[in-house]
Amino acid sequence: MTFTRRQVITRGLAAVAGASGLAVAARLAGRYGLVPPYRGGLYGAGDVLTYGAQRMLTSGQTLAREFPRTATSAVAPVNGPAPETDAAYLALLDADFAPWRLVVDGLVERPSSFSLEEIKRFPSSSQVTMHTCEEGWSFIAEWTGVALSHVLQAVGTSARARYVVFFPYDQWWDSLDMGDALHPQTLLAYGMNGEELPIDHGAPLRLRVARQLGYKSIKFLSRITVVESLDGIGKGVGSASAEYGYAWYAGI
Ligand SMILES: Nc1nc2c(c(=O)[nH]1)N[C@H]1C(S)=C(S)[C@@H](COP(=O)(O)O)O[C@H]1N2
Ligand SMILES: [Mo]
Repeated sequence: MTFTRRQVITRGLAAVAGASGLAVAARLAGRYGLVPPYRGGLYGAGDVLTYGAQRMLTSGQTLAREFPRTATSAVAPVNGPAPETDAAYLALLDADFAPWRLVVDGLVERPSSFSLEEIKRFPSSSQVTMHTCEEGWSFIAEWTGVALSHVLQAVGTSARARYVVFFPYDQWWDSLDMGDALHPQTLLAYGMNGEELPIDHGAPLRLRVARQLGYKSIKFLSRITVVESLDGIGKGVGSASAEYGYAWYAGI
């Protein structure tokens, strides 16, 4: 019999905890940094398990599966259309994103703002990976962009940095811990399937995180901020989706 990753971590933690069960397991997981910062909501318990499993079994650096270009899906659904009711976004759209800047601030040595040209001057990489929405659909596409780690390196993150928070032109927002932010497949993507990133898929720049559910991949980026704590940002649970009751980590 083979175990799924989730069964392995459940059994592993339960074995460590012994008869006193999950409360002790949760305390142990907390001590070893295996618990996500927000674990309430519908999928909270499962979120602790996938987060803990990825940290424990993989040291946070396994790669999501990459596909050949021929595996690209014919149809890529959109979830969350472009924020065309937002005046600032609309103005950028009218100007072909020429005045757009990505602000990168917070716990960084050199708070910066980058034009799309400047973002494109960083080393570029492409990945053909699967995007999976919590609603139950998925598609495979090629995304091209810069690894977030390059941009974070350029601004110099502080030793106190623990999370990176992503704000777009609409109301959606999310955060990654530094492990996922620095992961080599975590991209700031400006291209999709060999073309400019289509507007509804997040132009001019979107986050792409292949090991987590689709809602973590924030589109229409405007600002990235590096923080030590998620307290005081929105309701303090690390993302708009968590405020709606979804998991914060959402590992897949
Ligand atoms: N800014 C912003 N980012 C977002 C969303 C959104 O509504 N606004 N929707 C999320 C959800 S639920 C999913 S599944 C993906 C969808 O990406 P796609 O439209 O490129 O398929 O974007 C995510 N990022
Ligand atoms: Mo989604």
